[in-house]
Amino acid sequence: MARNKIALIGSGMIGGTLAHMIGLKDLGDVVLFDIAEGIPQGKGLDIAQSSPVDGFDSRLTGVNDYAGIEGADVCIVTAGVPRKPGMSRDDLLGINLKVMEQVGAGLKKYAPKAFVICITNPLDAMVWALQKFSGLPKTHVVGMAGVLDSSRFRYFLAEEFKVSVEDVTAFVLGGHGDSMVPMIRYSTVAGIPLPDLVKMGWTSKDKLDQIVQRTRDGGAEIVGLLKTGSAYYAPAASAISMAEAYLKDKKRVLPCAAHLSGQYGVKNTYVGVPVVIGAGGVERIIEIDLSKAEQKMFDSSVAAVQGLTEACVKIAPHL
Ligand code: TXD
Repeated sequence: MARNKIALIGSGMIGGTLAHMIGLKDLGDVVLFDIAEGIPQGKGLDIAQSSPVDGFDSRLTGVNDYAGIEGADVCIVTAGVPRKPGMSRDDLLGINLKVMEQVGAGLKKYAPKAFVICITNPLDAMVWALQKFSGLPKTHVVGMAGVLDSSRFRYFLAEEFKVSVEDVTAFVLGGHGDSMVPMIRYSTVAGIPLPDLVKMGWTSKDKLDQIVQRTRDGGAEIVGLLKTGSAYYAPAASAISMAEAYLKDKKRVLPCAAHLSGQYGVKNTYVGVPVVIGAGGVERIIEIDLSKAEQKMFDSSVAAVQGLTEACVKIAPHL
């Protein structure tokens, strides 16, 4: 049986970490792509040289030409530029939108059958644009944000309760970061919902609110500490869990930025919702009942995301 081929479009901090993790998990062969010459080749060679020590047989190559990604089973997209001082959100949007146009053309030509996971910010708008530019099926183009947001939430909760991270589940909806909607009543410790844990005296409502806020600001907290870039270990791990769910047909239930065509009353928008990922890509979108307060938060999250996609259309009217 041929090994899986995983293409990483963008070989920066997340791209390099993804390549290393794919090797360590023996998920398949890796092609690192970047416009920067030498970076994907250098990272590929460095990681390949660790393979005898760690005992994996993934082949790692670096390319600057989209032809190298031909026939990829999975493509993970991190290509783009981060926000620099003095740059507005719209500036970033405009630049990364152009990057998505190039990536979309590359995917359409060389990897039309791939399952595509977009990570580039502003996430919900970029994944929407990437699906349009590439023309790939909506089931096969998803955005990574919810797995990261919920992992951060789980980590903070496990610390608060002094229990294993494995026994904490968290459920988030909505756009990435600021507009994330934490679903407190569906987040649990070994099945016990957070509101019950408050009643049991494990934590207080105030403390929970602080944890939710810290989760929302999770990306900014890391940027503030690193100063030279944004988070990459947890974002890479999160995208890997999505790729693995697809490649191994695990049917995992994961919060992802998925295309909504009427679910939750939303159309033509990518936003974070729980989905089932298996060999068919996004096989199912799970629609849950929202309380009035949750619906309000979700609606404002959707409005924020739609504001960004409208900004994309203004810049690229052919979208
Ligand atoms: O939850 C999430 N979705 C995120 C998103 C969490 C963390 C970071 N998030 C975003 O991921 C972040 O705001 C960035 O937009 C991406 C990638 O983050 P990373 O830290 O890996 O950024 P780098 O190190 O700057 O890498 C980007 C690479 C770099 O090597 C560039 O040369 C390359 O992208 N690049 C391109 N590659 C291909 N094609 C084009 N046009 C291109 N332009 C830049």
